[in-house]
Amino acid sequence: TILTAFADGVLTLTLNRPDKLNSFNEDMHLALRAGFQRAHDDAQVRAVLLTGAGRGFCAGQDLGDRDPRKGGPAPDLGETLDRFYNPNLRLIRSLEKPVVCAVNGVAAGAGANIALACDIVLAAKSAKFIQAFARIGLIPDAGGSWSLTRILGEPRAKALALTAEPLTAEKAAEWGLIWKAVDDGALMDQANALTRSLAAGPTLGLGLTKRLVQAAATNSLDEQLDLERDCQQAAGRSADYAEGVTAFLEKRPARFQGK
Ligand code: LHQ
Repeated sequence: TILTAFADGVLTLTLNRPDKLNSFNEDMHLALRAGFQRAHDDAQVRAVLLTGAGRGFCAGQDLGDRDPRKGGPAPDLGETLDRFYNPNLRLIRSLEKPVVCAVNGVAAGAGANIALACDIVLAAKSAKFIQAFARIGLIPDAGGSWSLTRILGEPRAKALALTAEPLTAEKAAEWGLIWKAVDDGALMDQANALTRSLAAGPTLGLGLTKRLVQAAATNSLDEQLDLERDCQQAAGRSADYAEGVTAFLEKRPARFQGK
């Protein structure tokens, strides 16, 4: 359900249930979790690229998994979130390495919101983001109620979530919800090049940068200044900082080791 490839410090995770637009079943959740866990544990992994196989990125939950026509008690979706979605969301946000998402096609429901949890999102111009939940009586999960509101503010977050209207990649970029909308044919080249260049970067400093940007949402300025001090102290002790300055003084490109 997930294709995994590793090269040049980049772990590429490709959602791979193309017949179902890469919608999530339990297997795919667990395989994705194993991929992000590897990114946490393996120092060789210095950046992650998440994308989808086929014409879609991810259509959210596999709605065929729980067919209400089959009868039985209503499912406990809170438990589904606790057991399957939320661990992956937390792994993406807590990974102190860059996570790039290449949204190759439609991203609906939890599929859209998993993309938005990544650090840098590129999307094919033909891709659309759909908060599909309202169409089936659910609420925006996989962090969507949080990320949409923080990024867009209440008016746009509410309108997207209440109407489930598709948002084009270009509009998403214009609104600052994603980094860039890219011509379809150029998406994977650009996403691969970006992730490789991040993987060749000063991983420790990049990880601390991610931590700082994420902490800013809830910190006061005083708390954030203290955190910047602590993170800069750690970055200043890294081999990559010494290499970065040496390379600058020697007028050559830096060769970062990621530590
Ligand atoms: C699918 C799906 C799909 C199964 C396309 N499942 N087969 C929910 C519950 C539990 C726990 C907590 O969290 C959640 C979170 C959620 O994610 S809720 C939201 C679930 N997702 C949706 O409601 C989106 C459903 N899909 C769609 O609205 C459309 O498929 C979109 C707009 C994504 C794409 O439309 P089209 O490009 O027209 O493609 P399509 O609809 O023809 O789909 C292609 C195939 O993929 C088709 O199968 P078929 O055998 O007919 O070719 C679809 O049935 C299948 N598929 N999404 N979520």
